[in-house]
Amino acid sequence: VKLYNMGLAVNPRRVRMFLAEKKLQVEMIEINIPKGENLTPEFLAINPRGVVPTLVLDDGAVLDESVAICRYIESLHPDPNLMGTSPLETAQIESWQRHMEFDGLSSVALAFRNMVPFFATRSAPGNVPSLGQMAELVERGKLLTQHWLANLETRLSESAFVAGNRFTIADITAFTTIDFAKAIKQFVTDAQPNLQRWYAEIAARPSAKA
Ligand SMILES: N[C@@H](CCC(=O)N[C@@H](CS)C(=O)NCC(=O)O)C(=O)O
Repeated sequence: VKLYNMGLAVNPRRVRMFLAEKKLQVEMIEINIPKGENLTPEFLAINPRGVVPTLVLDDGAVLDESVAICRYIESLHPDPNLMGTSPLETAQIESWQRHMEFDGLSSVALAFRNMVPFFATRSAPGNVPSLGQMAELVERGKLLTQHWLANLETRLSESAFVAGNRFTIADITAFTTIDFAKAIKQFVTDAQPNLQRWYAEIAARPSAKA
């Protein structure tokens, strides 16, 4: 398989971290998003949405969503389990993963896309019509990020990890999003001891460097 990747982008990092937890290595092809390498005819022939991560299987099948790629890897390599074992646990982990993605990652991305100069005409990701930036969306994204972090602090005051008592894909999405939030100058604060404790624990895992 081949993973179309970008070292600095949050969504490919989620997949790299997932692979590292499974101790798997795949061939990676670096796509430079600011330079527009994801919007070339060659890349759009592989993934018409023009986003990474994109996983291409040996038979030519294409997976173009981070969690779908993780689901595929989990099915082939079930240990260590990162997405649940029983029906209930699987659904709970999926729910927490989605909270982190929708409430956290998309809020950070909203602010980031509307503030960095190299996305001046690309404020929505991938192969979409050219869109300019809106300063109000930077503020909205920052506020929603703070709200997400506050909710996560509460969650981690009652739970060792995001989805329960063990490390899962929900921790990967939350952790990579907190690092992404540094780019919009949103940080875990000293008033959030549970987030601090959890963040230090995840950062110490070898997969955090993937
Ligand atoms: N929901 C998708 C989001 C993918 C996505 O937005 N990827 C970004 C990089 S983190 C991208 O490819 N952006 C292309 C662009 O900015 O033009 C997933 O999780 O795979």
